[in-house]
Amino acid sequence: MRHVLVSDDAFLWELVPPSPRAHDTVYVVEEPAVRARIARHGGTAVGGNLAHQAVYRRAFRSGHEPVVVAVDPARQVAVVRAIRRVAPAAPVLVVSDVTRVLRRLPGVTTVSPRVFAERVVGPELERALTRARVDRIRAQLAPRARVLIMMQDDPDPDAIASALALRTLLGRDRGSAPIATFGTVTRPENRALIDLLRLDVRRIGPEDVARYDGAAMVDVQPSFFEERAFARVDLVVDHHPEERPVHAAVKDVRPEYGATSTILTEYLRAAEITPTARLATALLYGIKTDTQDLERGATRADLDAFAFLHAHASLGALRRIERPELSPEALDTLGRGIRDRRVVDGIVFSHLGRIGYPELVAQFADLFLQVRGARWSVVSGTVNGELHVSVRAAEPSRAAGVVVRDAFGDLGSAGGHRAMAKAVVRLADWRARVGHLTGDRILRRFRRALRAGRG
Ligand SMILES: [Mn+2]
Repeated sequence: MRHVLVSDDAFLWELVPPSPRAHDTVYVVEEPAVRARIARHGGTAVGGNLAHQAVYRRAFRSGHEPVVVAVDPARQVAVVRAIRRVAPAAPVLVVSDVTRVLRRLPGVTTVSPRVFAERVVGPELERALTRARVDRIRAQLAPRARVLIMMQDDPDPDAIASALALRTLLGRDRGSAPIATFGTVTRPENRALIDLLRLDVRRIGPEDVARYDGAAMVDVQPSFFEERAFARVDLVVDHHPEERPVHAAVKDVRPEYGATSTILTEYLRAAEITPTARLATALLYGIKTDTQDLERGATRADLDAFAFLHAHASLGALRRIERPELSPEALDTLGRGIRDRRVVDGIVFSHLGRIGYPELVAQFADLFLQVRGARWSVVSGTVNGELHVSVRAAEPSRAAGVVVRDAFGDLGSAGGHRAMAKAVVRLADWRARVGHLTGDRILRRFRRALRAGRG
């Protein structure tokens, strides 16, 4: 489609030079010298007084061509009126800050020249700054033969994805940049992610740190670890607020970001590294989980990274991570759980008895919170000589973690967050302190703790 670009000097010609694909661009200019220059460079230009309609007779064919106008503000209205007389129906875009009068003219849209800075120059400037930061990170770590990439104790998808992205950014492998934690990966989704990435997460102790030449931390800060575990830290990239000042050769802590994966995605883009489908999937999942599907604490930066990663990720792999497979035995357990469920005072409760692996209680507690009228979901089961109790809450009046601690804290480990909590009690301890294990006794303890909080 033909475009008409109207400018009293060479401004639009320089901004939008003709390209092979936009061969149907007509430049309308005032000065004969500018017109001649455009023509010399192979462009189509017509010249004449921009406030008179004659010049537009030569520029328009159908009269429906879109027009961009970039002229002196004092002439804008006169120029648009002249265009209108020749092409009453053409959509007109005026590059202008003076919008009051122009807006009253039908079919006229305006764009502020500042928008060019905001939308075009701004992001590119950001990218240049990020690029400089990436160079600094690479320079800092280049002399280190073996760099430890540390994550928090029970690494979540944001940490796992960020660690792999950092290793990719540094161009290193598992030998020169092992990914490590002092803890273990427990949640089944997180283990599925690690399987997908074929990542080996090394479990180390604080005494092992000295065996590496450098240390980088992602999604975590030195103060989150045991005192003096790290004598020197080369790099910290995180989005948690700084509880204590972070001391690192290079640090990038952005509490306003929804995920560390977003920061790492910006690094990769600035370094012009296209993530593999696996890495993109992991980073996408990292942002999804840390922002609860972009619903909590996600910023413009998280949305931009998300859109970028979405184009590179494997959505099939993502589905497999988010919805872990259920074995036939797990389905039988679920069947039993559904059959034996009880619903009292908005609490959906089910004791599964012996289960194949501990994560099933959490998975089914999630599911049971979907039961109509459920405000609390409590699912228990026994495995490896332990009782596991998982609790989920919908808009709880008291934090689930507090209720679970009140109910089971005297018997074993118990706690959690506002909407989810968990208790693990050794069966021997339960028998010694409570007696025979029954669903009734578990539910009674939970209800008593919940009631006590209300009173
Ligand atoms: Mn995070």
